[in-house]
Amino acid sequence: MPEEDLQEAAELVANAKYLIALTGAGVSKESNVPTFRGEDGLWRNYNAMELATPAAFANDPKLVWEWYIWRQGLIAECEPNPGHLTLAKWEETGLLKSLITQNVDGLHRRAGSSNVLEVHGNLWALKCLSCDYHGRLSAPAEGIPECPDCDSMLRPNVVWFGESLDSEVMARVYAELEKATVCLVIGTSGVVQPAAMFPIMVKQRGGTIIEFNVEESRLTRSVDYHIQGPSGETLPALDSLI
Ligand code: BJW
Ligand code: ZN
Repeated sequence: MPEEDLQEAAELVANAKYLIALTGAGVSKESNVPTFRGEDGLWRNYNAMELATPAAFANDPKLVWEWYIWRQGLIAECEPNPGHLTLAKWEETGLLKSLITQNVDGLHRRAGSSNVLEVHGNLWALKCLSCDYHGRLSAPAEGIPECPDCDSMLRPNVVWFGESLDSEVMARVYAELEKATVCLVIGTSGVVQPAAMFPIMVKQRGGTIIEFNVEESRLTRSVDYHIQGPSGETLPALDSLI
């Protein structure tokens, strides 16, 4: 990464009128949370993309729950990394106005961020398949959890392919996108909609996009700055220039 790019990006971040960030699985990679695509996205012989669908759950809820229980166990052992911590610091100092995350791992909140919009839900949240019950796990589930109100199966309250994102969360996201003048895009492949459109919407309104990724993504050709490298290193490096 050219040193001047990092310096220019640091100036943009420091002077931004309204700075927001969109994060994906890559920001948690250095906390040992597997990403979704490529080799990382394999569990047993299943591809994460095949499991994260309503059809997979309808077909084999036990299998899909086993995948989530494995991920819950893994994430319970993970700690936020310097990338999460830098974003939390920027919120605390008033620099970062809001953090939109596709991640369900809860690591941004554990790092101290509070203005977090979890557009794909949370791994510890539950909802009933039959009634309005919503709940929360404090430890990995054991088997398929049952609804305390109606005995139906519970499912993780996350967003699978083909499902709509929560309308209240989305209203808040769109309000942030309208205000944003600079959008950081950190550790996402940019292939999943509608999240991949969020930075583009900021750009269309005249804003600037700064990407942090170990490689080029589907969004790279649309960004103003591409800061190459692991975000657990590049975000603190940029912070040190502010
Ligand atoms: C590092 C790093 C380091 C590594 N430092 N970087 C328009 C066009 C085409 C299709 C659609 C469309 N609109 C909707 C769709 C369908 C679909 C979709 O987008 N499909 C595409 C795949 C083609 N979208 C949906 O279905 C969405 N719903 C919706 O739009 O409803 C309305 C509608 C429905 C149907 C039709 C039309 C409209 C819902 C999407 C839900 C996604 N859910 C998941 C699972 C969540 C639950 C769970 O976790 O179990 O969300 S899938 C998975 O992908 C997960 C992630 O949040 C999401 C994004 O992945 P992410 O974060 O980008 O991770 P990776 O692994 O892809 O990338 C990691 C990146 O990090 C890489 O770039 C690495 O290089 C980088 N990296 N180490 C920095 N150290
Ligand atoms: Zn119920």
